[in-house]
Amino acid sequence: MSRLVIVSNRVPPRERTSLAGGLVIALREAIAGRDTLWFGWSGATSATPGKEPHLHRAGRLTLATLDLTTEDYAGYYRGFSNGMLWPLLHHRVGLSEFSRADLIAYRRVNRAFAAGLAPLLRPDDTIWVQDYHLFPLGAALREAGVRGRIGFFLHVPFPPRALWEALPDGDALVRDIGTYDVLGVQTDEDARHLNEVLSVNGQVPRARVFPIGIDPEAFATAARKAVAGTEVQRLCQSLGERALIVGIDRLDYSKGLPQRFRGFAQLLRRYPEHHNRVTFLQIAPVSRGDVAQYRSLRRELDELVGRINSEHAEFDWTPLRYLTRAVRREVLAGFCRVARVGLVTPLRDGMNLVAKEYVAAQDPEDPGALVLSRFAGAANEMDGAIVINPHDPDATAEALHMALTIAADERRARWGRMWRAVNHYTAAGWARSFLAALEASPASRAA
Ligand code: ADQ
Repeated sequence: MSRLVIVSNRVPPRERTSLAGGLVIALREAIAGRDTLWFGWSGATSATPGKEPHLHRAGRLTLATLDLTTEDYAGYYRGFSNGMLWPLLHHRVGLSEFSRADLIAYRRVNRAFAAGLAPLLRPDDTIWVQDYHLFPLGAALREAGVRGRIGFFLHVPFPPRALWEALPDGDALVRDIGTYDVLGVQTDEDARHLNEVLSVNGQVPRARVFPIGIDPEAFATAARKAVAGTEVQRLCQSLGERALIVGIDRLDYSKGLPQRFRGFAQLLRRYPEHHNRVTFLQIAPVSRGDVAQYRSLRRELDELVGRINSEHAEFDWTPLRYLTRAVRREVLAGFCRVARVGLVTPLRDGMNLVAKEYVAAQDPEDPGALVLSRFAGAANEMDGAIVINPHDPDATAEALHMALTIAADERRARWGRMWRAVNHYTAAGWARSFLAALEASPASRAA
């Protein structure tokens, strides 16, 4: 079997490769079975970064990382990737901030990645590039003479053509995207949007759907174990008889947190029977705190939480508990298991793994209910969720009321359908099917 080469903006810190979140978990099985090189940014900035990657070997996995200059960090990462592309890809053109200098830095870093990676490559490597930070990497590798198969997976949505066209020089980026041998996205809608943009640029519309998932058994086991742990016990004691609603997200405007908080406030206003009977715990660790749009979101949420609590709290009850600290995954799994409702309301989300994790964490005999935004990729699969339009706080309130009051039989039936879905599209299946497609693609450039 050929060596697997993964390229992503960040490489997982070496001490955390066994338990980190997201991508590492999704790729764990693919990595475990074969020699793998994982290449990307170290997470460090320096005034004079070396051009050659730092190498770290751990068994069959080699991590290769580059540092960035502070200027490249600002232009490539904070500017173009997260200040321009992230909002645009999440259909939020109004939040996008374009700067020509950022675009130049983005292309410069992608070329530096290609230059750092190319000498490490072997002719038969299978190269898999991850996400929007690295759209031009495949084309840059081709320019550097790399001829093996190169695949790309986009973890976030792809917007309709009319929005994409707001991106200055977007056509050049689409030409770069068109050079990958396999192009994976999360949903049919993303594939339709990307394929239309490729077609009008004269590229082959080759985007295909590979929905990402989790390791449901592992998460279920972690959740079962965690309920006996100190943190979950303390949480349960603090709740008393009250039902728990849980929200877990990075603090990001795509996750619809202000709308979610307003929906919860609307529940308390419209359904007074839940007053002092329910507690909403939102865990949202600060993410990209140095990007302007994220700072203003944080201020907005601080104010909203204060207002909701001051309007509804009792001397012995805080309706909305809001934490911006990170919480260990094991503990989160336990919180999900004891929560009567999982509340997942992004305005746009590629997939949203928290929705799947909430389902996996439930007790099959007495499962909670999932309230899920129709704009999460996961909504396509989660027959059994209570699906809402997150822009409407009244719809959120009604869905929460339903989730808090539906009969146990219906909860079990809904959960059964969702459990089947999270087992149908798993992390391991995602990696396996993408790599199978990549390895089956014609080795046209390998000649
Ligand atoms: P994210 O936007 O980060 O990922 P999501 O898929 O929900 O969104 O979360 C990824 C992981 O981070 C999950 O395993 C979750 O448990 C963990 N996580 C989230 N909030 C946390 C918190 N408060 N504390 C600790 N851990 C937390 C991007 C796309 C998604 C897509 C994934 C994978 O935006 O749409 O599902 O990639 O492709």
